[in-house]
Amino acid sequence: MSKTMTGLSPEKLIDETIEMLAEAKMPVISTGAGMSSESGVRTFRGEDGYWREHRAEDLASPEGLRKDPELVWKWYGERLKAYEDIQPHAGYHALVQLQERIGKLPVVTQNVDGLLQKAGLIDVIELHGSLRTASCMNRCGSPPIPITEELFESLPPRCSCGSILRPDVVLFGEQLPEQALRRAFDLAESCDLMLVVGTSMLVYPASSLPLFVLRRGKPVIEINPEETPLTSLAGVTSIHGAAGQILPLLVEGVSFR
Ligand code: BV8
Ligand code: ZN
Repeated sequence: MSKTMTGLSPEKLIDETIEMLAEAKMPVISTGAGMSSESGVRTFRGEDGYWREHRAEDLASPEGLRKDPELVWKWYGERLKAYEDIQPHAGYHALVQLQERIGKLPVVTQNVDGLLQKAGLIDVIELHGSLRTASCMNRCGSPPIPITEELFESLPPRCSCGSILRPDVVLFGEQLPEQALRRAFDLAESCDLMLVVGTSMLVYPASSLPLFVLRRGKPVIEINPEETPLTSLAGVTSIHGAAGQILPLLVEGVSFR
């Protein structure tokens, strides 16, 4: 039974979590879209979520890109526009403080908004790639090109060989970058605690990482205002709250230990 289910008071839950975090020698953080929502980035499944308007598979899939490249590039263009003036919120700064305190803090992320790096996290494993570059859909061999405003002047952007370009994110149905995936699983196998922040735990294989940690008998802490498939699992301490509020509370508590 997860700790949350034992009806601990929120204060008690926070105290216990601070204790676990303070004792952890090799914690790993895992983040999803909810980690960025207080910085103004839309999530995928929330009320304002992207998947409310379009099916994920229609936008973030090779088939969707082939079928309507203009729609998909418009969607990524909107997201990049939204990223321009986003700033890391207090939860990100708390993670940087924790990184300074411990000396290292690997963060495995499903996000492509670059906010973790912007905040100063130095060991970020981008499971689903990033929106920094675009590559040839037909893999003609041209090197990836940076995604800049010019690229959106004529949609869809094309490679010098004439075929359409694709953003270097992992689309649904595509394999994850091998190195990132291997590192993420190594961390799940070697950490002594995983802190999972802002993910609905619905996208595989990212969603399997905390399960590997639990299987080793190590604690998983979840920060999410809603319940997820993780919430009720034994070994999980689920704090129902927002990343921007809970993370600073936890890290402040750890710094007094
Ligand atoms: C793969 C990049 C091998 C692009 C993304 C059937 C069953 C099970 C699995 C599958 C299946 N059919 C196919 C699959 C595999 C598929 C998958 O998992 N599909 C799901 C939809 C069922 N996975 C894949 O295809 C992956 N590849 O498996 O390769 C393979 C190959 C072929 C066939 C089979 C297997 C590739 C997946 C990567 C897709 N790319 N992103 C882009 O960003 O545009 S996915 C994208 O959506 C994100 O990266 C992220 O991973 C996902 C969204 O999830 P979350 O981040 O969790 O966000 P969400 O909005 O869902 O939830 C937000 C949460 O935050 C909520 O819980 C909310 O309560 C919380 N929250 C809100 N505010 C706050 C907060 N929390 C804290 N604080 C707050 N303030
Ligand atoms: Zn090409």
